[in-house]
Amino acid sequence: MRGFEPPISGPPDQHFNRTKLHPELVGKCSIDSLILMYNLTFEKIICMKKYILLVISLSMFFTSNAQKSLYFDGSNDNIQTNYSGVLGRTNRTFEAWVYVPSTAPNRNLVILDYGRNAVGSRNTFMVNTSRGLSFTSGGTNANMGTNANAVPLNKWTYVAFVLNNGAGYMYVDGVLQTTSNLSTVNTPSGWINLRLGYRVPGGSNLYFNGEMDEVRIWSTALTQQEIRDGMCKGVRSTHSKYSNLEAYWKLDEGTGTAAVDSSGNNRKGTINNGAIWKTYGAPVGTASAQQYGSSIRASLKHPDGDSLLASSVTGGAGGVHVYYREGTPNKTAIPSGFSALDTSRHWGVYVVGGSNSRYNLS
Ligand SMILES: [Ca+2]
Ligand SMILES: [Ca+2]
Repeated sequence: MRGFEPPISGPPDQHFNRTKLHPELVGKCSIDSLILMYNLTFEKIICMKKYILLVISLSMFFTSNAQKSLYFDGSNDNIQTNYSGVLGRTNRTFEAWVYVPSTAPNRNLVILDYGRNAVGSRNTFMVNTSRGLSFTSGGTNANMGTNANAVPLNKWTYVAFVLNNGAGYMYVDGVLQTTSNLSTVNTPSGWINLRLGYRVPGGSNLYFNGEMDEVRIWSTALTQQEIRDGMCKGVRSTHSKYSNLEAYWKLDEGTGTAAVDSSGNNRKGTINNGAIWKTYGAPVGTASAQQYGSSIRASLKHPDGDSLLASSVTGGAGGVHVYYREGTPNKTAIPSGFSALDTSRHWGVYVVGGSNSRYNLS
């Protein structure tokens, strides 16, 4: 078995604390174990036949391909890019993973924005005061938002906005939340370049507070299927709409003040005012598989022969993703009772919706 990243990444003391692992499960985990019930909340244990496995611990080691993310302090942290954004009435998709803490300020938290503070001219994509998701361009038929609390707190959550021929769509974790008439949206050129973490001038800055990861800007309307297929894995050049990937900030640098654009378009960002790199991030791997609906299960196989199936998902979950990420995970300490850790890759599971969901892994 390979290393394993938690389905919900987060502060180490919350999600990686070894004291929260079940010692009895560790003790019982042997090479003959095929399936362990897996507690979504804390236990990061997995056993598979013929393989040794990994339990996440507090230890942290820097590895080049491990997930990283960026923390914004809510006071002034931001990333300013050199990219004008998708302009005019062109279809567009904004994707990001966000982790909004319950301690975040009781106001709007801007994920990204660009354009001008005038009717139909900005692109303010944010987690709003009521912890729904909003898009605000200004004016009639230019704004939309989800129900309150559509964005869960204290967990990594995938959010997306799509503009498709004058209609807006919003997704949380790949689930469509709402649609709206956005026929007024028409972004002028020559104004504010795209920024992460605060608003274009003309109102309060509304600095983002929390973590952000894996931000993608497309000059096309991704479908729900494409959103689900892509949210837990990195974008590759084989993607059917790759030519419309305008900017792609993986936020994996882990150090320094540059946010590298992986789209090939050199839309780089400058990290301002002390946003902090984190040695963990969103559940995004090299490859992934997913299923939504009832009786959900997701299975993924690596060319080396490893595979992972998540099934029997409980708790009213609406979907499940499994993924693997090539390379060593951030946490590599070998727990007591185990003899080895394969550092080739690590696996993860992400459950959509539900509460206290459990699932079988095999
Ligand atoms: Ca990242
Ligand atoms: Ca700061």
